[in-house]
Amino acid sequence: MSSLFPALTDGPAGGSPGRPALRFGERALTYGELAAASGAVAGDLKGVRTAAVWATPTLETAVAVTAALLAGVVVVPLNPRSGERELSHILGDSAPDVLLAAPGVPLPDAPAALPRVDVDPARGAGRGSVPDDRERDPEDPALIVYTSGTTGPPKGAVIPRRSIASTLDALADAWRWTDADVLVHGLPLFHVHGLVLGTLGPLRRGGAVRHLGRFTTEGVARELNSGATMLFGVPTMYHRIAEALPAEPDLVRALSGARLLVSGSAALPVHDHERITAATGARVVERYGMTETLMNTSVRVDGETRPGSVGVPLPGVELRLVEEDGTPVTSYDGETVGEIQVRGPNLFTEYLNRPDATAEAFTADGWFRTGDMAVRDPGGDVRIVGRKATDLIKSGGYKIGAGEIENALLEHPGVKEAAVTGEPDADLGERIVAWVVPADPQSPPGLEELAGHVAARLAPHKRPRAVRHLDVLPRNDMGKIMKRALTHG
Ligand code: MCA
Ligand code: AMP
Repeated sequence: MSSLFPALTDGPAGGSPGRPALRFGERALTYGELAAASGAVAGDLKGVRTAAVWATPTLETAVAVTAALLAGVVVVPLNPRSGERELSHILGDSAPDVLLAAPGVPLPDAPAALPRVDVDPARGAGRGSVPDDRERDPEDPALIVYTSGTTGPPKGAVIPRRSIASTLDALADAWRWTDADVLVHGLPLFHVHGLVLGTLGPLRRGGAVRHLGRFTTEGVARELNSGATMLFGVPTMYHRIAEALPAEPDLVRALSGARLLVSGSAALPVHDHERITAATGARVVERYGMTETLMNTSVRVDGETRPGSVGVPLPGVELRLVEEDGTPVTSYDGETVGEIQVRGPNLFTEYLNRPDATAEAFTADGWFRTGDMAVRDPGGDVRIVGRKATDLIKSGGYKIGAGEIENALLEHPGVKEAAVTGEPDADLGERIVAWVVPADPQSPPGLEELAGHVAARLAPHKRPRAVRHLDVLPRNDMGKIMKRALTHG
């Protein structure tokens, strides 16, 4: 396999060391500077097999991940807002040798206990040369990204080098993505969307990324109006853009002039598609992926956009719809619903330390069961219509398992029983609702209390946005909580 980042390794800094590579706020690195910084960090990673990265939305994270991947070190990105419970689980499960972070950044106990390697993007000049990753086995693991299931703690999806290369090259084909593109986004760097697509993507193409630090419509407008060509975001971000457009002429101009606007991680409602197109003339392209599969489908720039469609399978990706009994759906009639199954070089290899979960996720002939339900239009376009598991919630583009929040809630002394559901939310797509039977009905724990409790243990994005108190949870004869009765009152 060739290098993951030819622009860094093929010749001295890919032959164009002065080209911009990364920009986070006021701080930026060219390809030459990134090569030097990566060489310096890689020099500190000798003998290291796995490195956790304190994945703040900063230059340090981008340098740390690039350096580790070039050096053949497996990266475990950590959400810096994760609570102790979540961090302990991830670090215990993935057993990293070191932690990569910016110098002096304060850390909670679990990551602070690891040997620390400082990442200083300015330190590189003259120290070490960029590692050559061209001879590495494409099957070698590159990333372990933690993703929630319906029950239990998150599982570590082991993503090999070839998945990253193949998914980014397939997207380059679908989007005509080149080294002339400058991407802007404000996504977190501990998930596939912001890290693989949003950071490694531009670097693999030899183009540039400008990260906003945090998403704002003003930041999007500023960057697209000053040379950025593409925007990546989750539907919540496009919803906020749609809301802001009527009052922000700079934003209208920015989106009108962009080469490509891409939404993913959850469904972008047709209403938001339509509002954005009506105000700017631009269309938003949707692509569909998963932590375990990286990208499966996309609307192509040379294809038609139909709001609500996630496009067609990417080059190299096999996709089929399967009925409940395992029979493949053969008619593209836009009506027959089946579970999406995929096969291809984009897929992960396994869930770390979870052979049971890995075996369950694949069919005997190697198809990955996504759990997403879809139809295919006569032209072959995939249209996602729902999800198999009601216990998975997509909020702000984050996948969140009801079970892990229920377990956290049950650890609160004021909670006797708990059930968690997702409810439609115009901004977040779905919002997390906690149904709680209080231990003491006279003083039931309120929203602020329980949101703080969950945020501190797991992560702020997993906190409930509403709490509803009940005398008893509705259960069936087997004692199983009937969540449909909760949501459909
Ligand atoms: C509020 N906050 C709290 C609490 N309440 N902190 C601690 N305890 C509390 N009780 C804080 C939050 O941490 C945050 O801090 C601030 O208050 C606002 O929180 P929130 O309302 O949650 O944030 P938001 O601004 O509304 O977030 C919307 C968002 C975000 C920016 C769209 O949801 C987001 O970044 N989503 C992206 C998810 C993503 O990348 N998914 C990709 C995975 P502060 O403001 O300081 O931060 S899917 C994937 O990778 C697949 C492959 C795919 O297909 O893409
Ligand atoms: P994650 O596990 O966080 O990687 O989330 C993957 C899930 O996000 C998929 O299984 C889908 O349910 C959802 N998803 C990603 N992109 C889209 C999209 N464009 N439309 C609808 N759902 C999506």
